[in-house]
Amino acid sequence: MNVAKKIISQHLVNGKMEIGYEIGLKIDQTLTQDATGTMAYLQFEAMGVPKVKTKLSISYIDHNTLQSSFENADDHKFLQTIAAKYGIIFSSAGNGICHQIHLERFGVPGMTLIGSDSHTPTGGGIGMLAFGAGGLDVACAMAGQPFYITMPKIVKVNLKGRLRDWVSAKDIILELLRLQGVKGGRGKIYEFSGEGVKTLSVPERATITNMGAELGATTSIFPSDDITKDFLEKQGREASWIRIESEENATYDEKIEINLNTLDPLIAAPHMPDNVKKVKDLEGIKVDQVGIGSCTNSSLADMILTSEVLKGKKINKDVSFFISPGSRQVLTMLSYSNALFNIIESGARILESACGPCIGMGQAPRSNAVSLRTFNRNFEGRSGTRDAQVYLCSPEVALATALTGKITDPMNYFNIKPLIKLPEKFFVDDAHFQLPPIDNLQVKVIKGPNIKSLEEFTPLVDNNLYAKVVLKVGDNISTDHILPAGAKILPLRSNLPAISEYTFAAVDKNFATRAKLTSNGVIIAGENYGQGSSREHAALAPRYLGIKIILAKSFARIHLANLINFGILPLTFDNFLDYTKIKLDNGINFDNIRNIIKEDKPIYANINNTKIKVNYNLTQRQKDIIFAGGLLNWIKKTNN
Ligand code: MIC
Ligand code: SF4
Repeated sequence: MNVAKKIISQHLVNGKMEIGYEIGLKIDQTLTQDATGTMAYLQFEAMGVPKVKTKLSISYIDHNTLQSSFENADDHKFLQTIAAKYGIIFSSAGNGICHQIHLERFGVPGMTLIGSDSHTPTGGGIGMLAFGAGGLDVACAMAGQPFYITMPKIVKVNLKGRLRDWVSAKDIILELLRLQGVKGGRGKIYEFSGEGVKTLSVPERATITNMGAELGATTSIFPSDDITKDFLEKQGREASWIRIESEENATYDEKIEINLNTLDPLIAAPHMPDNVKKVKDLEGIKVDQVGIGSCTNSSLADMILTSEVLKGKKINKDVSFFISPGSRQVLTMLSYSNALFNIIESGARILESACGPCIGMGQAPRSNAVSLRTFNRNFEGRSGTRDAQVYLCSPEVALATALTGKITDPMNYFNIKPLIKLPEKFFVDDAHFQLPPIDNLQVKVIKGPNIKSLEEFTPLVDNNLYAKVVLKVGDNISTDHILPAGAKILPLRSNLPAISEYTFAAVDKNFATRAKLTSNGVIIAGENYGQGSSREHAALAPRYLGIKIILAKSFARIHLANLINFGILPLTFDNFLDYTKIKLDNGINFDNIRNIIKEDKPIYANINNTKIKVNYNLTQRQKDIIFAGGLLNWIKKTNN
């Protein structure tokens, strides 16, 4: 068996490990972050379970840390008190980004983890089987329910050789994105193996598994080996280590090889993470902003490299350069070792350990700016500036560029790479994590005015459904298109009526009004609809506005699960050419649809007397959820 199958088989509670079939997995750990967590805990509360049933559940504050008004702080207090009430560890604002901290302090090789954030697969860097999921799926896992996925293909990524100086782990994942594209990873787990694996530290591995999310992958994973052991020892957590490696004759469903010896520094050009080019081919483009941080590249090693490279140098005067260290541990160690001095002295702006600019919470670049970031997503507008050109790259490329003011290949610019020596032991202070009290039932949950109770949703799919096309979009629509984030909109995550007004705001500013007036809306989309984040608001808000069906060429995994969880019917075109036959404002009749789905018969959508065949690929469990009007209704129904 390979590593992924070993862990799947140990956690399998439903279904068979056959590609394409639904499997249910027992979940050991869950994580939430504040932007998705408030909803997840409101949903958990509605389930009436007195205490979480997982081995460990943790609630992080890292996204909404810009407190320009009361909303985010209201959310933080709610999250702190509800964590104490239900047996959840609470990590307050300032501790750092969920994925970075989880790797440092809580991740355990061989365990399963789901998180209400699409970059939860970061845990694969330490040999966890870790998935991004919607908040409701995380709430269900906390209540002891299995997590359902479609059994993916396991793809072996054979890493040959060793990276040259100034080429980094980021370039490995950018190369994979170049090869496979943003929808190439759907239905796949990428499992890394080969001699190159032994040359990569845990944080480097985590950079790679983190950005597997951009491939649309189910997840990505590295083995747990001596390097993993060393990392856990440095964190004082050697007791959590176990060895998990693939068996010698392990089989895989697909194979890819990447030769590290010949890999060049790479960069993802605007506006997609798979728009990958060689840095040397873009050299000379003038740059306005450079940032090092986010859950992809904010480890201690990334920051020490930053310090060593910047020692005694000054950032180019036309560049605004910022860093956001991934965790309090990283920041503490940087300041303790004096490494922070070099960074501050170079002219850098030091930001809080949080998601910050990655999710448009500050540092929006100037109009038309070119911004180079070590982050994982460069969807149009995500930085907060609509016409900014955002590029994704490694810290090495970011540093060379920050010094010259133009896109620069570090291999051409620097000499020998400084030796990055990490300390023997990391500085550990777990007092920053608040453990739930023993008498948790006494805790009073505080819900400030920003916390709005959950809506009750009625079942959507009547038997004869007449729906109107309220929007038609193309391929690769991300959840940032559907429901943008940023400093203005993120604080409304606990307030569905208010946030719904921003649905598709950047694509069509009249969408929300039109959808509400229509009440029976259908959205027509191209391939990979809903790629990107796990935010269930991208399903909840359309649902609130009366969208009943999304008819697309194909869907991204987490978003598809979210649509079903909130009772929206996801349909796909049988013939992609039919996509062109449907226009905005067309009326579509779906006759007898509920019975047809029940009986597993083909659906024909009737548009102006033309019949179009559409498919649905739903298990009985998913049909029941849709008929009940969503997962919460279904759970309540099955519990009574
Ligand atoms: C993101 O990177 O897009 C986010 C913000 O972390 C999201 C979660 C969210 O929208 O709250 C994600 O990746 O799931
Ligand atoms: Fe936070 Fe950005 Fe990572 Fe999302 S991708 S978790 S916003 S740092």
